[in-house]
Amino acid sequence: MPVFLSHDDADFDAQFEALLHMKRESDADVDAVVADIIADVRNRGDAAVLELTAKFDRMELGADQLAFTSEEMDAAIAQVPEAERAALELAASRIRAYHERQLPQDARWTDEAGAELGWRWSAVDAAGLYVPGGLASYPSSVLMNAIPAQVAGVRRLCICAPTPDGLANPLVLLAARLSGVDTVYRIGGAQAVAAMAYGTQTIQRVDKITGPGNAFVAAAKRRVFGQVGIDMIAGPSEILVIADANNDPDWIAVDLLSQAEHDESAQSILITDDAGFGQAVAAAVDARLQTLERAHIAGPSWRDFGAVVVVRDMAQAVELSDRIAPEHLEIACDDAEGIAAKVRHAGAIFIGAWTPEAIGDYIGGPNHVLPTARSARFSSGLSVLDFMKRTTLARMTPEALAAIGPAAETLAISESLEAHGLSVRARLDRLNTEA
Ligand code: HSO
Ligand code: ZN
Repeated sequence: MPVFLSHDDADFDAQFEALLHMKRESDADVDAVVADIIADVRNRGDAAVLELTAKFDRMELGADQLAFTSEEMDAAIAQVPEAERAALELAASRIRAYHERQLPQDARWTDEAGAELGWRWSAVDAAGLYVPGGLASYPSSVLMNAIPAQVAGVRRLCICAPTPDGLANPLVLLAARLSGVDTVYRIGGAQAVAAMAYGTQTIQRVDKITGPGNAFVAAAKRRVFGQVGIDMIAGPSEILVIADANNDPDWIAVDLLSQAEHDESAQSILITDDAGFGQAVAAAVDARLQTLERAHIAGPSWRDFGAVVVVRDMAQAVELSDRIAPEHLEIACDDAEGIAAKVRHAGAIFIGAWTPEAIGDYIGGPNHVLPTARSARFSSGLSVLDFMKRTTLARMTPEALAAIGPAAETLAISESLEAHGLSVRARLDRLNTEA
């Protein structure tokens, strides 16, 4: 049974805290194995990658078969049914248009001391995107990772997508093509992350690695961080729905199930100001679970981590929502816009009953790679900025150096860094002799 909490329960606070800190993922102890795999790939390059691929994905490849050829891509893509191709193309163009608006501005100005200052944005040279194999091989995630990189201006973009037993997902390959990916490698696991981070004879190293993966991939990303940039370590999906009684309980039920079906460790929570409505949604969830294809995943998620929280009013709903800092927040209330304006911590907000979270997963435009496990308190979803960095600019004129240089010299002396002070003083002295 999911948790039922009401604001008038005597131990409401303690119960809500327990809900907040529920442990949903077992930390699989894979780090030692991953460390060995990374060392092996660094030492032996392609040979290690090929051996590990034979072992884990049951594929005997030569180094020249690591990447899909463009003929292989064409053949796979040709199998994609027309409706799916059209849907993916619409998604790609909407995601691209949204992310183009994120491109940041450079800046340059002269301040009152006469110093010219500013910054300039530039893209990383190369990015690598990890795409899981099997059940969680989502073409939508290819678009969500690759398009921001493409819009940022990344020059070289590759994908590692394992194809266990040689099975490739044609939609993943089409998504790769639609988002400007140069090369798709048929490898996965920690060995793929290591290959992208350090390079091998065939696989060129990248500067930034993004994309979801299993425990091995997550551990590998943690380990190569510093050698390359990474996006984030994503946990199981979450959805929080704030809904008033003026809703169809079945709509809210399927919204809750839409994230529950991702993972047995996913978490779906309803906050409502109407206890009867909360009961009706829970009943609708049970009814849907009778027939849902992925009831074997969504059922355990709802049973073990699901919750219905009945609040005093919508102000309390916002307060609790901010404490959860959900990955996805759906607001299905008469005053959805007013409530959304008060929320401070959420990865993505879906405003109004006509905005199911699934729209954001596929086609709305915003990114679906979002902060989980309460990390929306301090971080944001994937964006164009994740593939860019900022270089600061400063230019002094003699007058500007004369105005602010002496203070730099004073600070240098106070830090006992004589050469720092001298590099300013040498110039100031020249100004004085010339004057
Ligand atoms: N909701 C997932 C992303 C996804 N949904 C991919 C469907 N496909 C994580 O936010
Ligand atoms: Zn989803």
